Amino acid sequence: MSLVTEHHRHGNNPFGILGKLGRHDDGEQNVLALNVLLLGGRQSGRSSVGNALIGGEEFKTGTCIFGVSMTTEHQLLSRNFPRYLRRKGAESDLTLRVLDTPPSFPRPKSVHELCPEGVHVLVLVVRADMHDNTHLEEHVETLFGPEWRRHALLVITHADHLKEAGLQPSDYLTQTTDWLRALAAKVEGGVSFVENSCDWPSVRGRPIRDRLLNLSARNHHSALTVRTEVSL
Ligand SMILES: Nc1nc2c(ncn2[C@@H]2O[C@H](COP(=O)(O)OP(=O)(O)OP(=O)(O)O)[C@@H](O)[C@H]2O)c(=O)[nH]1
Ligand SMILES: [Mg+2]
Repeated sequence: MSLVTEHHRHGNNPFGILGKLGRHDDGEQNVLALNVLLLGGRQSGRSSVGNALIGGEEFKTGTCIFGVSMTTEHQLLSRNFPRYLRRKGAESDLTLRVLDTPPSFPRPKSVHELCPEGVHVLVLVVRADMHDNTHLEEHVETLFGPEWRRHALLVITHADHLKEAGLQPSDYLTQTTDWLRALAAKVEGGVSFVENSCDWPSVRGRPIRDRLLNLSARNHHSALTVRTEVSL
């Protein structure tokens, strides 16, 4: 597995076939490269989910003190998972390019600069025990238009607190706030619960990786383009 830090680079495409399955001219492995955007409120667990997705600890995480988020800049990390999937009888690598963002709203220009080809999957991150990000959906729609739903999945972090409270994820979803229940029903990629406090990142990331891969496949690996004309 190889990790690449891509800090504010333009049009970076590790294999030149982003979003499509293709074969290198030299006959090397097929590669599916997907751009993934993490969105969510302050301390929602975005960077931890990013770490789970890439199977490392490279995104900086931690408790924010004095109201300043741990993540203040957009950061793009890329990881290749060799022979992760099969398509049409052939093995293929999966390259995930995960873009972590400052809380709530990424700057459209920064998203466009870092992912000029667009975003294949939006990962909306909400914390199970503290969710006041009622405008999340509205902002995602402003950034990407009505198509965002087809590309979105919801990840609910701090699921360990649900366990402590004796609450099953399905019960949680029926009892939670209206906006979160509505959001869960809208995202076509479904809902994942994660406990970022346990396991190795690569282990807890696997179900989310598979979920986002399925979602992207359903969209034929098409990408959403951010609306750069909006100002947030
Ligand atoms: N118990 C528990 N702690 C978690 C979980 N996910 C994240 N945390 C912790 O919550 C804190 C915030 O996590 P981050 O991943 O940094 O959250 P963030 O949304 O990137 O935070 P900012 O960038 O500061 O907005 C860290 O101390 C994490 O270790 C979880 O599922 N369970
Ligand atoms: Mg962060």
